[in-house]
Amino acid sequence: NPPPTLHQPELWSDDFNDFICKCLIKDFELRPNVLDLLQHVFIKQIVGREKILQKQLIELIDLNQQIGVIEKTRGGHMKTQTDADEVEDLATLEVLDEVRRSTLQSRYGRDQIYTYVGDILIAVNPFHKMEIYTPQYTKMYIGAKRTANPPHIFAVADVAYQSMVCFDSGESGAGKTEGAHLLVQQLTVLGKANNRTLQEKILLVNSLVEAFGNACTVINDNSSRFGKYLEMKFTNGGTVAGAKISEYLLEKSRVIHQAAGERNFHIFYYIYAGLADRKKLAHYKLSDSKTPKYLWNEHVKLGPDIVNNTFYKEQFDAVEQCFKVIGFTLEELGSVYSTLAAILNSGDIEFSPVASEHQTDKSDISNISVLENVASLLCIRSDELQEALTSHCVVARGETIVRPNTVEKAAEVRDAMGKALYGRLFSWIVNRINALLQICVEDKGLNIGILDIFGFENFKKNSFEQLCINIANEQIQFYFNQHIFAWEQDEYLNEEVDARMIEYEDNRPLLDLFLQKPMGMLSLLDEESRFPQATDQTLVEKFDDNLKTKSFWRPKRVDLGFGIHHYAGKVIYNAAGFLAKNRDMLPADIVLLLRSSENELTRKLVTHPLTKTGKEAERVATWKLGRRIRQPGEPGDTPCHPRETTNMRTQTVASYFRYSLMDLLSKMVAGQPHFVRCIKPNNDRQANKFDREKVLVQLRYTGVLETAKIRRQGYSHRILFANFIKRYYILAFPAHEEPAVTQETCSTILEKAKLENWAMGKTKVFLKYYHVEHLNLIVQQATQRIILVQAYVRGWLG
Ligand code: AOV
Ligand code: MG
Repeated sequence: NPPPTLHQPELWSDDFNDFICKCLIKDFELRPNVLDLLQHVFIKQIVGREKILQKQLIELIDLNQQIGVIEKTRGGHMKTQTDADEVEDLATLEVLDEVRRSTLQSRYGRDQIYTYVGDILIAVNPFHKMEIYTPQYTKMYIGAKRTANPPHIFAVADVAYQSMVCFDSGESGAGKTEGAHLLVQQLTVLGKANNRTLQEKILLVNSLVEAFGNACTVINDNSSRFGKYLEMKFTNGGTVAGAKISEYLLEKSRVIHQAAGERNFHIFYYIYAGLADRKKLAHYKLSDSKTPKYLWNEHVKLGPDIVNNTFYKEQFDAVEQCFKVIGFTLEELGSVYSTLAAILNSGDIEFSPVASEHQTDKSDISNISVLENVASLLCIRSDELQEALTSHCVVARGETIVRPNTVEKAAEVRDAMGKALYGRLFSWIVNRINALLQICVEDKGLNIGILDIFGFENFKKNSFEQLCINIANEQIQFYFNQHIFAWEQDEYLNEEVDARMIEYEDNRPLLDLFLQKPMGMLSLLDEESRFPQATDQTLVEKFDDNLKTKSFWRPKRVDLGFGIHHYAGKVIYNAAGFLAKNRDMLPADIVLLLRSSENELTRKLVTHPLTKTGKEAERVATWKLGRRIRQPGEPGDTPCHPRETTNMRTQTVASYFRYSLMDLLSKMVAGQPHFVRCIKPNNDRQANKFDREKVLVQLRYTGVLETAKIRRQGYSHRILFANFIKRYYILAFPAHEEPAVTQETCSTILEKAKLENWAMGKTKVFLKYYHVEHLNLIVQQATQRIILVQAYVRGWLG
């Protein structure tokens, strides 16, 4: 029926009142207290005042329609087409997996790199610059309903802003680190820091830490060689108040050796080119005509190009600027540069066998001037450094005997020093940044953590580093599975909700293979590392004897090889060097020597609370040698000949790794996670190239297809009755009523909201993510209208 016009006076009847009410509420078709209110107003107050009120009523209806229009335009982006190519959320598709895949491909073809699977974001690396991270986009995604805009990482930031945790996962070069940057970028805007400088600092921290922790690999020119967990702290009002970084498992071995086609950590190239540019090389005992060995890779002829590289020079300036803005002092910076230069120089120390008839296993330093450079940069005595490198002590029947080091052994000690210095320098920088970014935040404040780790790796040759990286990825995948499948399905059972169980690939057996005590791979490795006679060969045999599963095998014709079938694919590892890498010995001589340095930073690097070795060195020194170790701040002339009889027993890399993983997990479990799954569309880092097979493999092993299923069939939100009623009762009951906390009340609300496909548990309501979105929207609309009508009515009556 055509609606009656307002100009017909005879329509001022009860019917008409009813009609007005319907107009006002028709968009959301609820009968909340707007209706009660209007009926009350119209019936009781309008009698006798029709004409006066007519105008206002028209206004009210106009206004109401305007709101309707606004809401419609805002929701205008919402896709109604069922055309699979147009779909922005794979979980809404009722179709075959093949279609889902081609959805990703056609979206990618249109440069729509982001796609949802329910509440999980898939990001396909575009490998080219996209104009979708501008301030305009930043604004567009603030507080917007998810379906109002195309899928985007900024939308994830928005949801996470309600105090959650984000994870980037995906294989190496898939875009995790970029994604993490974008999240931080958006979050600093959302957390509209009053303190602009803090906002800038947080953004700078990322680049700074990456200069030290990232490197060029064969897969990714800016590959993360450490795990990074950035916690952004917010006040209860939602303003950014500070940040804290935790670093995990830096790949220190890269300092002394890089695989074919790979490079050292970025910072070494930056500083070398940067100092050359400033004519400061000589000050740091470096020379532009002789590239330090650690920067050399026989496979990439980088040598002379480094000092002339403008990009590196600019990066050095940028890194220095970051340091300064964050608050490092000039003195600290000088010490950081000296330490880096000392590491570079130390790589050039050469040893030669001492020609002697009796002692052929002695070694000597062939280039004393280099040794002196290292000593001077570290502010230690060069004769002591020489001694610490070329000899060691053993205890035999209570007596301490000094034994010479072979050339190989001396080189090992030199490299161990380089790795240790770098690893500790990295930790020191991270800790210093944290200290500088800790604006006093109460513990109760909100917290968003962003985890960006090194991705799954499978090179031609895989060593201990790849094993650790891949175990970490295995653990993250397990957490993802638990969260998406296991815990969810457990809850259906407990709550007796009828939901189809989804099959997924459980990688638990594999995690056990690595982490179980005492027979897991890492435990076996530690055990073998304790035997001085053990070799990498005996290690592999030990693995072979103890690990009885299909996921582990010994490939034929690969010396020291063993294979693991990871969740993400099969990897062949080579155990050469595993024991040495795991022991990660730093001779006590070196620790004690560094403790005697006249440079504060050098001393700090070995006394830092995080380094057990430092503490132990001190203890051993005092107890065993009865000699004084110079304390920080003491005059530098105390004679110091650090000598220790055994190597310092440090924690093995494997046990530290296990501890770090557990630490990381405990942080993750405490939060409500949000996942971003990064997909690499091709191996050639090319834009606009979608390798279907490559993508399919990733979708398969990350469980994205199963995720889509469970997101479609499952219930991502499970809300306790009481909480549900508190939030949504207004949609079905008068505002002043307090409905009973029962299943029935919840059902009434859901039915009034015209929702379908939800489920009722014993204590919780089970909803799909789009239910919650819809409910929130109508509550918001209803509230808006109630406020509006109340204001009008107040105006009339007043
Ligand atoms: P990763 O973090 O996942 O690898 P990155 O985030 O470093 O991978 O991404 C690799 C490269 O892909 C970047 O250097 C960019 O060139 C490009 N890229 C990634 N995301 C985007 C984007 N959203 N827009 C444009 N280009 C992008 V590793 O750290 O190796 O696991 O250990
Ligand atoms: Mg990365």
